[in-house]
Amino acid sequence: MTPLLMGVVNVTPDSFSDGGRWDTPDAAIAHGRDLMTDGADILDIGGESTRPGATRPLVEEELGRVVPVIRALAAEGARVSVDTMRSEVAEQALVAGAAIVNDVSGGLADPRILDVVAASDATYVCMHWRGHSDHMQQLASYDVPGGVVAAVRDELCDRVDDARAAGIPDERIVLDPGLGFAKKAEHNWALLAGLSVFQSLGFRLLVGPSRKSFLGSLLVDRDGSPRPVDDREAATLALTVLLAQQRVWGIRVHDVRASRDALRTLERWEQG
Ligand code: PMM
Repeated sequence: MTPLLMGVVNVTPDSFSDGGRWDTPDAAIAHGRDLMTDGADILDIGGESTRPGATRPLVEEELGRVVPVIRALAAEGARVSVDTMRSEVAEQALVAGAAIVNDVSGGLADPRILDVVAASDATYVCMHWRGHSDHMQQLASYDVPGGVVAAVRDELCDRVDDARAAGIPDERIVLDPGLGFAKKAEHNWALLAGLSVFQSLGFRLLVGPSRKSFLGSLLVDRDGSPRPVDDREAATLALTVLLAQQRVWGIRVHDVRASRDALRTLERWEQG
């Protein structure tokens, strides 16, 4: 099965890879339409930047950013995901037509989000997370037996326990190892290499490698400077293909057109 492509619509002034490019509702709606044309299966609409060091917007600001965009794109038939850690935002996003709640904190930032999802029929993306962006890189320590893979697996299992306790059935839960969130480059690579450990938990998997800084540090140039964020697409595409071969459920990407081309090529290859 070809993975679903989740196209990113960051309605933020400061997101890590595309901050400020679609930070008005009209620009974000137009971008969402373009991503649908490019072959997105899901549009992931977020109003809070989670780039390392980012500070949080007020709830009202976040609502004002995402709700009009969700309402417009859902009304046009898009399958919409809301990228939020806040129960109030999830609640209003669902009313506006979102079908998926993508909670990068896995219920840790605002546990009531689990009740909001449980009371709906939405899919819940439960990502591995250890703390807010202003200090998350200080939490990137996985000095336990089994290293980062075992730690992320166990912490995700705790999040699943809470989601189940709130009443979210397993069929509605999608797990995400959270590349780049309280993770150093080597942690991200270890998680990708250990994906089968997450597959064996029996949940659908979503992975978001697109343009992240571990690709920048992989592709350093001769003087040691990391590859800039807007020049990491070839590496992103390599991961899109590799993740598809691992049979993940979804891949979160910025350049949907390029990833769609890569997936079509892989599908044709697999047909023989
Ligand atoms: N990464 C970002 C934001 N939201 N959601 C999920 N489920 N998984 C991710 O890896 C993820 C996410 C940060 O990336 P961006 O600022 O480039 O959108």
